[in-house]
Amino acid sequence: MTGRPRILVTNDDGIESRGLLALKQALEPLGEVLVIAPETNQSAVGHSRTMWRPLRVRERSLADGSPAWSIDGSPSDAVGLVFLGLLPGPIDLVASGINHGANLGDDITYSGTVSAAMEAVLNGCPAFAISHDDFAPDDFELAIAAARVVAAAILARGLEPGQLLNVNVPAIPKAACEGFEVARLGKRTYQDELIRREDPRGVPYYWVGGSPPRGHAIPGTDVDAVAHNRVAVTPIQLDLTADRFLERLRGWELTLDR
Ligand SMILES: [Mn+2]
Repeated sequence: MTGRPRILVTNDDGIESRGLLALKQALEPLGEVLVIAPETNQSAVGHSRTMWRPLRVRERSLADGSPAWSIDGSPSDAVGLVFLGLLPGPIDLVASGINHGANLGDDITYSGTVSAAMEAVLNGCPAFAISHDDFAPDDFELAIAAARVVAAAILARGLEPGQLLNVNVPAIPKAACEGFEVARLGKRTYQDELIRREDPRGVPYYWVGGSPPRGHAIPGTDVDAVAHNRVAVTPIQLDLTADRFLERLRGWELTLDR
């Protein structure tokens, strides 16, 4: 890296999200910040890519007047297109968030926020995702401070290839926070309910509702860290191989019929 780092900021909540602006403002002291985000809310789209229709990119301005781009695709489309040359020049770090709502434990398998960081890692670029444990946050002071610390640490130390950091910030004032905890992924229990209704023509449709997911506060996990007023930082790897199962699976001695 020569000169000021170039940091790409994105999210899954969309270009108009307050959390996106907060993340951009958090990282501005660290380098040149470029912003590209989905035009609309893409929460829980996971690592989807748009393949069967064209993508439109529009020049926008954020609420502070700074330039940005929106894309009518997913968070991974946004990041992927940048690394395919949409924007000129190298990117030293990708930051995704600040998501409205935590991405703890099993959530990361759904998360567009985390998937945007995964897309960066697939392109060989260090990345982190950051989420606020509040679906309608109005206080970003703690999340901004945490984002700046994590970004500076990654820029200074680098990350291993194939790895990213997932950061979750409790919904408390900065003064009440007890610092960072390096934590592993925890467990979620989802409380989804299938809502069946009828449209004006009497045809049934379905919508998943229900209460927000519960988390299991097992010590050492991200769920527990956030529940105890700490900022959870979790290293994530894209290699999903279940190492502990690998040897036992070899013992199955799977063979094709002859
Ligand atoms: Mn979201």
